Amino acid sequence: MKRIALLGMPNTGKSTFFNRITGASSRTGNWPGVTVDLLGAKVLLGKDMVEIVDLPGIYDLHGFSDDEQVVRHFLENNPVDQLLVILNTSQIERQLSLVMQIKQLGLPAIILLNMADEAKKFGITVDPEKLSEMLELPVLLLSAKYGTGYKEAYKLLVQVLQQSRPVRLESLREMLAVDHRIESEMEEILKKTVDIPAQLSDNLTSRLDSVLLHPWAGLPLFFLVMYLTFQAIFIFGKPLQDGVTWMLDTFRHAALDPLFSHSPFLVKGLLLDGIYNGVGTVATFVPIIILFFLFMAIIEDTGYLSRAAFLMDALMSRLGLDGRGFVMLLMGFGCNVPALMGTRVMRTRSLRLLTMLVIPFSLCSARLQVFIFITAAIFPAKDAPLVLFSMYLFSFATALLTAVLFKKRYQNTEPFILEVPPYRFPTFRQMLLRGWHEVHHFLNRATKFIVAGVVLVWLLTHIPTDVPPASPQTLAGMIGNAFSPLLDPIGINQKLAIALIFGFVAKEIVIGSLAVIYGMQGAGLMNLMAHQLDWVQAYSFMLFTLIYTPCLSTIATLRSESKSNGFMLLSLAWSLGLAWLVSFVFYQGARALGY
Ligand SMILES: Nc1nc2c(ncn2[C@@H]2O[C@H](COP(=O)(O)OP(=O)(O)OP(=O)(O)O)[C@@H](O)[C@H]2O)c(=O)[nH]1
Ligand SMILES: [Mg+2]
Repeated sequence: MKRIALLGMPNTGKSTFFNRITGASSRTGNWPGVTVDLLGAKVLLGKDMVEIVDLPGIYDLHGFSDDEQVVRHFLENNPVDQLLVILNTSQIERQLSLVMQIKQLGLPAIILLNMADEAKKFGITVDPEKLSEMLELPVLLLSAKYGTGYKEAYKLLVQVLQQSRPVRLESLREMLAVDHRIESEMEEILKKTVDIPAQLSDNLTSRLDSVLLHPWAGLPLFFLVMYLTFQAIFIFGKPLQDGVTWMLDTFRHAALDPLFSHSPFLVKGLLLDGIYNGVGTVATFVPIIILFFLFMAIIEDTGYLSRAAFLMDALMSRLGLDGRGFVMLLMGFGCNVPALMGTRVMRTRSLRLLTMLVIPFSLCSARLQVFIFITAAIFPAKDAPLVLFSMYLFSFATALLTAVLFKKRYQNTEPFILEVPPYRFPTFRQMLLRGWHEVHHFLNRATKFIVAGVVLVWLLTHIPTDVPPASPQTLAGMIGNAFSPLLDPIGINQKLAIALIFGFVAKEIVIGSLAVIYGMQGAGLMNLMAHQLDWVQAYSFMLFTLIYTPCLSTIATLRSESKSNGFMLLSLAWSLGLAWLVSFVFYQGARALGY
């Protein structure tokens, strides 16, 4: 099968083109370094099946960041029939160097001048025919996002592929001997084919940035935007969530209970009280999660997230991190795993490790579910926003504390040059893709972890069968007992202990298992918990859930990204220790004050 690879600098629209041609949903975002791994898809081009590979963005074929090594390793080990080199037309001055390297290597390449729509707006013109002639490679103008020029690119690709032959790079480093002629040749080409106005026209981006990147108003504005975003998620999400809860309750009472009324206890209990209640409780959060990711996608896609890096850079560098670290933390609000992988854009290992140590403290959407749930059950409605907000404060505080404590150990020497992309509003199609992506991810986890988790919790709380469910005589009770010397001092009882132990696998299991342990769901579960727990216990439980290791996937990612067991263990031990300490201080403090 023939193979096509998409190559180009970061944030030029490779994944957008990939999604268009393959119908797949590779992650896109207005931020350099979104794609961090190879993603392949097979499509029918003309009459041949072809594999198309989306690669991470690279600045240079010699580069030594992890992203660049991934690309080089791929090109050295896999024969490729055709390279599609995607450039950002507005930045052609800086991006042509990569094309020159490819040309010098004699690789079969088509050059796509992407974001032609933006270049036009900025008044930048490129002569594709002349450029093609001078490079001796086909060149086309394209707008991958809106589809202009896509048909032509597709046709050319089909045509070129017919005579293509696979090539593989033997060692790239040797072939790319330093060549001064490249520089002068490139200048010559740029002079003859590109016209850039001396003063870029006053565009929307610079007008917006004069406000949003304002020296002193910028940061407060940013936090205001984030605050309003979270408010909006709850204002829109809460009624949806209540709707789903109501539907699940009604369905159980009207259909499932009668249907299983004569089934043996084990079947009914496992299916209804175990799987249906457990998974159902988690599923009620799906609308909030989707909204959450849609809003995050808008903030990320518009390019506002890159501004956050700019605004926070000064502060972050005092903590031994840089502006990108802050963005990774915000991305971690969605899920820690992609945020950890996003650190691949960093070139110094020590900076990467420090950032990776900090990321697991960012309050991911799975933990958010637990907090929303417990807050709604235990705290009066008027205090709920404040309680949630305090969790975000603790999340930041523990992240910053970690950076300060470990910055000596992982000293950063990497200079950070930020590229702030223009503002871009996501298309409807991009938002749909993103929403679907998150649902898909959620369903994946649901089938992998949540079902298995709630079944196991149900069994543990119901064996042996001749004692009351979830009582101290059951297996779960015994496990809870074993941990009680550690968990009693932080106010966590046996039932909560089981939820915490399973939460180690994935935080989505926590509320699912609470539903199973208490044998209830929805409003009933909340009432029962409110009866059995006071707010000090509940808050201590939330603090512990926030700070201790997020989930198995995070641990696995920490291990694979750092390639170090020692580092993974350090992160584990530190977050567990800190979680216990913070909960202990809070719980004992609150009790000492008479709460
Ligand atoms: N205006 C405009 N924006 C585009 C076009 N193509 C892509 N974009 C936007 O550019 C941003 C980057 O797109 P991606 O497809 O994620 O870029 P990438 O090259 O895969 O980036 P990395 O994975 O980080 O290397 C996104 O916000 C896209 O919506 C285009 O033709 N015109
Ligand atoms: Mg990409």
